[in-house]
Amino acid sequence: RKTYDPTALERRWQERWAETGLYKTDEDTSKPKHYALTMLPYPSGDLHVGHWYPMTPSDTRARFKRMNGYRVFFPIGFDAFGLPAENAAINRGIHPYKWTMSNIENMRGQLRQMGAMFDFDSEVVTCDPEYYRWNQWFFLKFFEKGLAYRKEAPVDWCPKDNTTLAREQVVGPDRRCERCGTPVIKKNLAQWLFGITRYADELLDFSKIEWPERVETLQRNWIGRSEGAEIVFEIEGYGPLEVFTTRPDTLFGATFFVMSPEHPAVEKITTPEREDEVRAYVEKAARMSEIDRTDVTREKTGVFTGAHAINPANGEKIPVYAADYVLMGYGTGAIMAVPGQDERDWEFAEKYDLPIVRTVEPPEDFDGKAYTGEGQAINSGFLDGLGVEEAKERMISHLESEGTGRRAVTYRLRDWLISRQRYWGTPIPIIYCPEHGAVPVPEEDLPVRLPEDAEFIPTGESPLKRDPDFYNTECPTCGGPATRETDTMDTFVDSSWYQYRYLSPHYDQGPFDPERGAKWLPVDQYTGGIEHAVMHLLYTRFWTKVMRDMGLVDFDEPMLRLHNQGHILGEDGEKMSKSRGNVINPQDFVDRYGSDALRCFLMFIGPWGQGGPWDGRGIEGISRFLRRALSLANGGSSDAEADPAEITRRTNRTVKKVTEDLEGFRFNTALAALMEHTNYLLAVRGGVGEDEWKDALRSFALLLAPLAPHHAEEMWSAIGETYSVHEQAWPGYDEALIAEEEITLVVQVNGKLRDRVAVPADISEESAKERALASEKVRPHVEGKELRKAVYVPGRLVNLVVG
Ligand code: ANZ
Repeated sequence: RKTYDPTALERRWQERWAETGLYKTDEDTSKPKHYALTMLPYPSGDLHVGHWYPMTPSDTRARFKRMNGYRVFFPIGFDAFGLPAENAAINRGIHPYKWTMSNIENMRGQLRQMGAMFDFDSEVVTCDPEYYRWNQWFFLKFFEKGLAYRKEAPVDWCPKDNTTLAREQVVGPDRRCERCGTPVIKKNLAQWLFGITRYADELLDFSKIEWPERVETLQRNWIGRSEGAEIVFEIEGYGPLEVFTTRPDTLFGATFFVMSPEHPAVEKITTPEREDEVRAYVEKAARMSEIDRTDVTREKTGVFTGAHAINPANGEKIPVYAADYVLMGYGTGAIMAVPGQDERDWEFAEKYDLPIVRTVEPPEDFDGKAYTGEGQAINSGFLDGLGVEEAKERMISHLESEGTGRRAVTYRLRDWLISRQRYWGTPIPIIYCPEHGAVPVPEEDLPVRLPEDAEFIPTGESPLKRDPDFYNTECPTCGGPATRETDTMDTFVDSSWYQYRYLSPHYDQGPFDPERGAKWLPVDQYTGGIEHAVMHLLYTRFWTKVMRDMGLVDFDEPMLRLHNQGHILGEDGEKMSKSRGNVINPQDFVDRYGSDALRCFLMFIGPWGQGGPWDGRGIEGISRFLRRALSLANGGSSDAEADPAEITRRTNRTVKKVTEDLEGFRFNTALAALMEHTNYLLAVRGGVGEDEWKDALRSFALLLAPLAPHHAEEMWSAIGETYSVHEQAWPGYDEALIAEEEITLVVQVNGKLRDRVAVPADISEESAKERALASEKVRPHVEGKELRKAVYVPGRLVNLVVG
């Protein structure tokens, strides 16, 4: 008898798989396609359990699809630009390229050991010029369409990493840098942006994709569409200023006007005697975070500018304030304040003793302050008596006919700021000429390569600026001396379209080979973490819509179905990640129990969508299961007399269960069903006819194949089937065979027939008696009496003797 050595077994099959090219992508177009995509990892050093957790179940799902008759494309690559590499360079003097490539080298080996069906020929490494050339190419196309533009903008700035941060990279109530935890400050810089807001409305349409409700909600809130009106107020002695409001119906109740302290007109409208006070207030506001400013619990502050505005509804003169609860980055940066219906405005009015006029009638029992609910318009001239929605419409038509306002929509979504003042990213292909301004690098000069040598000490400027060979160049238009843009692109650019590059990673006529695209696009099933709900997953949708408008693809959405897994947590209960220092190295477990045991363990610890804490002790149990499963193929004997119908029924039932569970990403319960089935098979083996036994094992190995690919292959070969189990069709099942066979039992009490009950054919004696006693018709005859005896004649009757 062979000893069980899972790692040797797995190595053996991995070699065979490699030799026979088992995971070369199936190009047989007579089969339906299935493009399965798992989020590409960042090459942080070693593959840890936090990588295995999303990847191995995705692999199981891809294998399941393959066995179900699909040609499956399941690629992998590395998201290789970004800060950690540059920080390694700063802290340890290793060049980011070297650091990244050696990590990739390492992780590639570890990925192979996983035994997943990745098609390694499609690998993409985003820091490779062969890849980022196309980031630059896209940038030029975006630039042509006006979708890439440069603008002076206040940006969130991490003073430690010396770089701008996207809004999503600023975290926590005290606004810290997501990477290093340093409090973020605001800084004004000329930045490159992508015009994602042009697609805001289309991004709100989820009708063409099956994504989790939660992701849709997060994206919807992130885009934050508000419908309302822009209304023009005349500022005395200055001119018109616009506000954005969602409640044009309340205009008659606008008793003051508030501007964001950063509003460029604040300075201009402020009267001379208020100047000092206003300036001091504006300076103070600039130092505060947006979160603090919009914190509803914080006491409202503001300053009177000395100016007055005219309410266009009733001609009344109302005071103009600057107050920090109004933000420059939203709407028009100015509001009409309606304390009667808005809580913030009410508070402000109370504090500064400003008039409050209700314009919506609150219910009789209302005893609060601002009333934000439904009700009839009051104190509102021609609107009086109308409900809120009707009044809004009426006011908008009125404003439009008067030329003092119009219907308007505002979004919370901002354009995507892609400039980073760092080295380790894609250089933005723009040249600045004193004559011709910002000139795009001609397409034939791409890629603009990152120079190999760079000084990494962070100064707030890109290290590229201090590299004269890179920095100084010629204007593509006039040939005169010019300088290069030194910002690099946000790494979310890389991951916005990588799924296209996988199709033809070395193609040099475009970002991907359209012929391959026609065969495989779009992605059918994407899997990854919920943390990407609003950045990556919104950017890649945006990117695809732009590609569609460029004629590169003929569909609207990049990924048709999305499934989010939960997070595997470290032993400390925090998300497992290298930056948190709580990673578990899978190697120790793979060396000891094998890859199949680790992947099954990760799938077994709970519903995949939930994740959970890592506790390595449980892997023993899984390892035992795999070993027992394998031992089924060893024959052996048992005295159990198995019912042939029973084994068929159980097999069919297990096939159904595992099929439905794998389709629904319920890996844990699929495994549980296989464990139960193993126990059953072990108990009856030897007592089963040869053909039935063989059939049962065949089905078992097929069901095991996506979950424990090496063990299933071993089992398949041990029962004498031909290589490879992974090229077999998924087993079917027969509902009719699953339904339990029923028989009718006669129930007698003291020899008299009282009832007939339908029960499963294989019912045990004990259950048969219970069922007899539970009968409605039997109960009256036994209640209150002593049960002296119960006799069961198998398959026929139960006789209860009472007295
Ligand atoms: C008058 C009014 C009356 C408002 C009322 C609300 C209730 P959402 O729904 O988030 O889009 N607002 C507009 N621009 C602002 C800015 N830059 N900073 C702070 N607040 C701003 O919110 C839109 C409402 O938020 C707008 O409608 C405006 O106040 C305020 F009973 O106008 B409202």
